[in-house]
Amino acid sequence: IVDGWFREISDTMWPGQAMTLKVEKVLHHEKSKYQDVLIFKSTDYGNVLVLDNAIQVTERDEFSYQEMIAHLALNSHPNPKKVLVIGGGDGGVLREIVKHESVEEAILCDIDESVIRLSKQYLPELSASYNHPKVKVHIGDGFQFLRDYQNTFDVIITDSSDPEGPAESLFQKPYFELLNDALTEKGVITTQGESFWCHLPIIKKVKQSCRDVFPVVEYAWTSIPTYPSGMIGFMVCSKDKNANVKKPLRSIAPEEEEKRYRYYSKAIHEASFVLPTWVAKELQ
Ligand code: SPD
Repeated sequence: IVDGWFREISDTMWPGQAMTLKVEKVLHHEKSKYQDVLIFKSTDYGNVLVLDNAIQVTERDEFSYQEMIAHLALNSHPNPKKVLVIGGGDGGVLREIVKHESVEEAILCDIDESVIRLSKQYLPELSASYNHPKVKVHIGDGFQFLRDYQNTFDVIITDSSDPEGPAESLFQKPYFELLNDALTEKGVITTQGESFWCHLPIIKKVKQSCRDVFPVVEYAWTSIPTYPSGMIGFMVCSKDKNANVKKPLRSIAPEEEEKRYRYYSKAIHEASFVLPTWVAKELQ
């Protein structure tokens, strides 16, 4: 933070650019066992969670990301009952999962207890989901956690930070193999899939790794002002070779849709897979 502004500088992940937010007050700063954790109140984006100097959540625009990473997966599965989140310690993705009546159990595995603890304190609208009766929490490494499960989860959502630091292994083929094994027969995953403006080589690599493992692999994206370049993508994969993840399997009446979601809709689900021409070519 310099002169009252937080600058999201990363010479490796998004060289030569930086999102800047005006700080009203620093609420908390600590070095956890895994990363630098900063929470501040911004002048115009509400409370902000930053891990290793990368913005994870702002209260103003978080719903775009959390809704899309959750509902793209859940609405691509015929009957999701048991859902796992790897990462996602702020609780926002859990909040979206428990909106689905079919879900019986939503389990979250995050490596860093400090993210959960501080989100409960400073991000109440996201972390309220921790009180939901269907939610269970496990603190630990997602990679290790998955080794113990076969044919268990209908949907697995990987809500990770960027592939530098504790989340690095979550962007690699051995991780997708573990996800595949832990999924039930028609299982679906979504993963944090980075920005096509900043990370096309990473996205290409991740997509190829997913293709080596899953028969259906697609990249979707959402608009979000406080992530690098104003957008972020998701890898959406299914174990069912006949699945078309681009069309939601369930939809609700538009009035209900508006009550339940702020960003997601059937139309947005379908549109989110439409890519700019050069990106579509690169990811073919
Ligand atoms: N460049 C930052 C990407 C962060 C993605 N994870 C956000 C966690 C929100 N639940």
